[in-house]
Amino acid sequence: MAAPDSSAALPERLIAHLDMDAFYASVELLRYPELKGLPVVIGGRREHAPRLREDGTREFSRLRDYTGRGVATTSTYAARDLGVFSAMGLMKAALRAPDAILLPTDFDSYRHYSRLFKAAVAEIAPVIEDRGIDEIYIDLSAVPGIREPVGFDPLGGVRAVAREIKNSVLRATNLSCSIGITPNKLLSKIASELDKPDGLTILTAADIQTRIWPLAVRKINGIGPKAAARLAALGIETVGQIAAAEPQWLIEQFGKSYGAWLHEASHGRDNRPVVTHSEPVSISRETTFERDLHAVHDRAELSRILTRLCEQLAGDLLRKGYQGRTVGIKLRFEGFHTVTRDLTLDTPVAQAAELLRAARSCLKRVQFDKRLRLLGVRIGSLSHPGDASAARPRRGARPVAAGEPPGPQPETLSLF
Ligand code: DCP
Ligand code: MG
Repeated sequence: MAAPDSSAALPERLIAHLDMDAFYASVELLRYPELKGLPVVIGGRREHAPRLREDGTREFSRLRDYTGRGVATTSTYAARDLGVFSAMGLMKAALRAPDAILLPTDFDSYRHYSRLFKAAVAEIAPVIEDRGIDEIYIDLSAVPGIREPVGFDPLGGVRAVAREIKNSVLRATNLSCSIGITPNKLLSKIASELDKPDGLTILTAADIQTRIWPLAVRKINGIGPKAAARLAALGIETVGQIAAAEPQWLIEQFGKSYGAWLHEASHGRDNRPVVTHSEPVSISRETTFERDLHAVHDRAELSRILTRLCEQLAGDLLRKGYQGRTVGIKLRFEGFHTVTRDLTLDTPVAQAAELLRAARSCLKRVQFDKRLRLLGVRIGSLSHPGDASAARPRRGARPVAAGEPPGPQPETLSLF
């Protein structure tokens, strides 16, 4: 006799949202394990890096000693208990948690761990939508075994795959994450937050009433501060109250498309697919020099480096099948001050010589009063050769320059 088809109970789509826990802070704790459990805030400058004492222990900066206009990128859960959150000014944070440890932001490390956790997930479930440095959507619908019940638990297969993903992320990074699994992206984004940190929350349509409707409207990704304020003015605080409202009334209050979306979202409906491929916004090449270079004395070397970067970029464009209209340069000076300039052309370019010409023209708008430590070339406003809309000739238009300081341009040398 055939076994009853318990997979029928599962929705057609099983979508996960995975979000790393206190991401930047957790990466820092890998480096400084002695800070585990302490209030730590990330957002300082390089001078806030810990100093090594003679006895080998580290001396950390404290929030109370901070002056400046920096903001917290994130904080550990211990710091959140004291009222310090992402985007809070560090001096305000210092009033709430003066003894909290302050650490500088190190994007290179966070990017490194971001790549590691995404690669770990991809080995188990390759249909991934990248949503930024610490979050992804994963379409689990076709992952082998996911629809197999375990004992009497129809969601046993889902739970097993979710645990495997969490373990794999932990093995690859030593970091924990939280996962929400539901029939769609909208619900999964909410679900991943419900049991943070190290959470695993699986919701089906039957859970919407009990788990989603009591939540504040802001928990829905797409209801921002303005919409929430307007809803509050109408007496609506929870998702359930939106769900109880007449769709026609929502449309009258919020317009046809947003009103209709509010109704759908409050009932947990969302058909958006997991989008695995996105077109790049720009392509760039950059290089940090082995020693800082002088714009005049090292001109020949800088010129060689710029030419090589343009050739490499042209190679990237050819391989990937792109051309672009906006060419930009990036310069980092000793002391870490970074300057960018760009130039938007009327017709797209892809050849090394064209990139070089545009990059040189950008360079003329930079003042060189310090040595250089990094040079980069970037191309944006990308299109595929042959695209009808690629060129946008504007009659009489001059190239648009962005990133320039206002007012008269400083006199500069014509450099490499
Ligand atoms: N981030 C930032 N500025 C913000 C918010 C976030 O620079 N205003 C950075 C720091 C975070 C990372 O992005 O570590 C991920 O953002 P999350 O909102 O996912 O926050 P966390 O991962 O830090 O904490 P949680 O455990 O709540 O996800
Ligand atoms: Mg996170």
